[in-house]
Amino acid sequence: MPAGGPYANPALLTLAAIAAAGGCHKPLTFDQQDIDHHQMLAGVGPGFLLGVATSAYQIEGGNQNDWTDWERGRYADGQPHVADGASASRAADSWNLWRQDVAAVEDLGANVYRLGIEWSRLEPTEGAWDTAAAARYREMLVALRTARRHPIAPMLNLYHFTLPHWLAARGGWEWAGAPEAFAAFAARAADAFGDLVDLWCTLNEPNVYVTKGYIAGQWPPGVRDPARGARVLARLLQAHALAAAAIRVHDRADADGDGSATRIGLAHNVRVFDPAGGPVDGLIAGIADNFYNRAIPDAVATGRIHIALPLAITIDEPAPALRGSFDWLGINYYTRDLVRSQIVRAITRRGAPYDQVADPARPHSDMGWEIYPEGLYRLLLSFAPYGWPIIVTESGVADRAGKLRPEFIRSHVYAIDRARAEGVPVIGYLHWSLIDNFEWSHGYEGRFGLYTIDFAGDPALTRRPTAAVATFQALARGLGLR
Ligand code: PNW
Repeated sequence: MPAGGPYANPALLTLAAIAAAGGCHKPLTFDQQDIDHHQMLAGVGPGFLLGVATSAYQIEGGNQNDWTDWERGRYADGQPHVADGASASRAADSWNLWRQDVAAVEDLGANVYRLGIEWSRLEPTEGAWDTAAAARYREMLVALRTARRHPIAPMLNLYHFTLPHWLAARGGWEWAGAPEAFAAFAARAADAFGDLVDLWCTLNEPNVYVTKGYIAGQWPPGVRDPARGARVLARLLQAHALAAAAIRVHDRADADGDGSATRIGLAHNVRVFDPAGGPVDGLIAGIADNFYNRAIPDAVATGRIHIALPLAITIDEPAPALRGSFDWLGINYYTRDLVRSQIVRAITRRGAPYDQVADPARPHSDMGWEIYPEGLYRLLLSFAPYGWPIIVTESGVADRAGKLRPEFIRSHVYAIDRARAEGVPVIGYLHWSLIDNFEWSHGYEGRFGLYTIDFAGDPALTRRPTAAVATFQALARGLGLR
């Protein structure tokens, strides 16, 4: 495993970080003609991971966890917290309709499907294990492995923003026992599914969880306290390290016979932070980049957690178990922030330290996120010096009309290919998402699916292909998967 090697050159990393933060980057704009004429994923090896991603709570329905309470106004403020009062109580009903999901993954020609298992479902009370639920997950995994066209490798995601009630009641990730509890869950999952799973994703986006749940207060537990957020981020890193070690002990079965029983990583949300204007914007953008983009991979590379939120907290503690915990780094990329600093808010710590400025020259998604494929290229380059193989574990666009997505896919795959051409070891691309789903605070407003669902008007929740299905299938065809 190459982890850590190139990290021996901190100067290179610093330069890469400054470049990514916008400190000295030349404005970069892809040429539309280049994208149009580009042969997508040309030259990737036969092992390239081409697939799609979902998460358990967002599609399954029928779950009961901290988010259920958040949706229904069962937190202290008594408020429901989701647009249109929506809830995930049925979501895409994938708990029952999962065969349609597997059929859709097959239809795409994907060779990997990143899916979640729901902790609250499998361990509804502390230490319990729902064998019936585990059996259903096994059915899904078997169906993927024995898919008609070719085997689909499951990438199993263990934590994706939702906590069992019993754990939330103990304080969630602020409870000192949470990492051990998570590692015990991971060990059980490895026992139960390890013969069918080699690709393990421990955590989804610890930085998004902390930003939303503990800094912005928009997700459960609705806290606005950066120092607590930083401590939770450190806890999540410890949880990842313990879980990775547990999986390596409990999954000794090589599901696909390629010589490795486990390939472990986590899905890290990354954003470009570019200054909208002068040096103060650049300073704030750099701080944001450090906290948001760098703290997690730096900790795994060095075995030391260093999280700095100026004027709030600096955490600096050894975490040797993190070293070597990545076989790959997962990158979830959606957008960039153009940073206009709000220095009074930054200093008084009342509200966000910057406002996001929209560049009117660029297209935006239904959720207002700038579409900026150049950012994926820039970030991939900036993560290369760590030395891990990189899997793009999520990339996608909220696009109800389905008009933006085909070009979104092409331009982002182009970004990946440009990075690969410069030596960045990108070994996979997973589109977010397979189907429309419950998009957290946005309810059913944010439509990310390659297959769309009419949640309000179609009780059967039929998965209907959008135009981008053909775009994805063309990728699969290029790889000989269709
Ligand atoms: C990711 N943000 O979440 C998640 O992994 C998915 O669950 C989600 O559906 C997808 O992106 C699309 O949003 C994010 O506000 C949620 O910066 C919010 C943010 C980023 C990622």
